[in-house]
This record gives sequence, C-alpha cells and structure tokens, in this order.
Amino acid sequence: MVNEYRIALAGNPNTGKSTLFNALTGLRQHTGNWAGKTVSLAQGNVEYKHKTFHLIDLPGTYSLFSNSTDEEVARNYIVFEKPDVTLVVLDATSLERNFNLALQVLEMTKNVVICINLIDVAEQQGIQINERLLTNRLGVPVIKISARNKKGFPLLLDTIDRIVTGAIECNPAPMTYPPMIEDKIKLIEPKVRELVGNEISSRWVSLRLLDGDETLLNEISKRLVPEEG
Ligand SMILES: Nc1nc2c(ncn2[C@@H]2O[C@H](COP(=O)(O)OP(=O)(O)OP(=O)(O)O)[C@@H](O)[C@H]2O)c(=O)[nH]1
Ligand SMILES: [Mg+2]
Repeated sequence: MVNEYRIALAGNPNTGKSTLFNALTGLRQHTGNWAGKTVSLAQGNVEYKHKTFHLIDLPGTYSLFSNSTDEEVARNYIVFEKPDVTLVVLDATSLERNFNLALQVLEMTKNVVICINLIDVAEQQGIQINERLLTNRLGVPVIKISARNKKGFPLLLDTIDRIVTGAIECNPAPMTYPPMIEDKIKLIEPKVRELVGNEISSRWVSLRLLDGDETLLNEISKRLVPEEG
C-alpha cells in the first residue's frame, strides 16, 4: 500500500533487535522465545512523516545459510518477502564477529541500514567507530545507536525515510570471490536468472547453489516456479 513500508530487523542474537523494536514501536515483547518449531515474528508499527513503517523482528542468527529453522526463517523473509528496508543490528563491542551476518545480508538485498548498537557500552570501553568510513566502504548507511537509551533514533528514522522515498540510494559494495568461484558463478548465473528473473539476486542464488543449499532450491521451486498442468 502507498505510504506503508516493511522494515525487517536482522542481527546476531542479543544485539538489541527487540530492544530497538520495542523502543520504536512502543510494544512490549518477550525476548529469546524463538526456540519452538513454529516461529512467530513480532510486528509493530512506527508512524513517521505521514508514513507507516511496519517493523518485523526477525529471529537472531549468526548466519543466513539455513542451518537452522531460525536462519531459514530470517533468510526466507529477507529474500522472498522482500522488506522495503532491512536493518542489520550489530553489537558495537564485537563488530568483527557481527559483520559476518551484515555482509551476508548485503549480498542478498540492496536496501540495508547497518545499525551499530550498544554504542554506549562501546564508548565506555574506548572503542571508536568511524561510521563514515564504513558507509563509504559498504555502500549503505551505517548509523550508531543505543537502543536502550534511544540514541540515534532521529537519524535512523530519517535514513529509513530517505531510502523508501528514493532520496538515498543503497549500493552495497560487491563482494568478489577467488577466480575459481567467480568462474563458476559466470557459468551458472545466466541460467539462474532465467529461472528467478529479477525477483531475487541471481548472483546470490548462484553462490548458494555452489554451496549445495537444497532448502533454498526447494523454497525457490515452491515460491517462484509456476506449477505445471
Ligand atoms: N547498554 C545497552 N544495552 C542494550 C542496548 N540495546 C540492548 N541492550 C541490552 O542487550 C540485551 C539483549 O537485547 P535484546 O533486545 O533482547 O536482543 P535481541 O537482539 O532481540 O536478542 P535475540 O532476540 O535473542 O536475538 C538486553 O539485556 C538489552 O537490555 C544498548 O543500546 N545499550
Ligand atoms: Mg529479540
């Protein structure tokens, strides 16, 4: 619908996604309740500049390679449900580990905002983060926030707003692999594109096929390939 946008929150466990979600939406939400088989995603709304942002709190995961139900749920949401913007929430005190997931998301989808959370704790520890440098390197906005102290929210909301209105264009820096892998991608990608069109990144699907990710293949045939007969 016009003026309604879906904003997904992704990130490693315990990086403050639900805290951010609750602070922005004003909803109370229990944390860490994703253990069961049926995963229900918490949703809540934020009104901003005559727009409604529907926030979706995805399960916390260390990767998006469908090794677990949670990883599959988060992956499927980002790839197939295609939120208008995906916020990747990182723990400022363990950026190196957290960037693994961020880079995976940047390979899957374009409109991404990197939220470096727990900036209050990082500052206490003397950790300095150059968000401009990161923004330039990654090709998407990087914003320092403290979800608990509601710090950085105006810039975050404004950035989401500017992405959905097209005032900011996200251009995730392409990630390249060793020639052996790049050569294989060149072989597979045209065929993948025939299958998935522009619905999802054919390069990303090709990489997953090289990984032998069967759950993704099943998901693609379920969702994108028309049934015969
Ligand atoms: N100091 C500080 N603590 C924070 C901040 N944001 C979140 N926390 C704390 O970090 C812990 C984890 O926060 P959650 O919001 O539950 O994290 P989550 O990412 O939803 O975790 P999972 O749902 O398990 O993936 C909680 O104790 C929060 O209070 C912050 O900006 N500063
Ligand atoms: Mg949570």
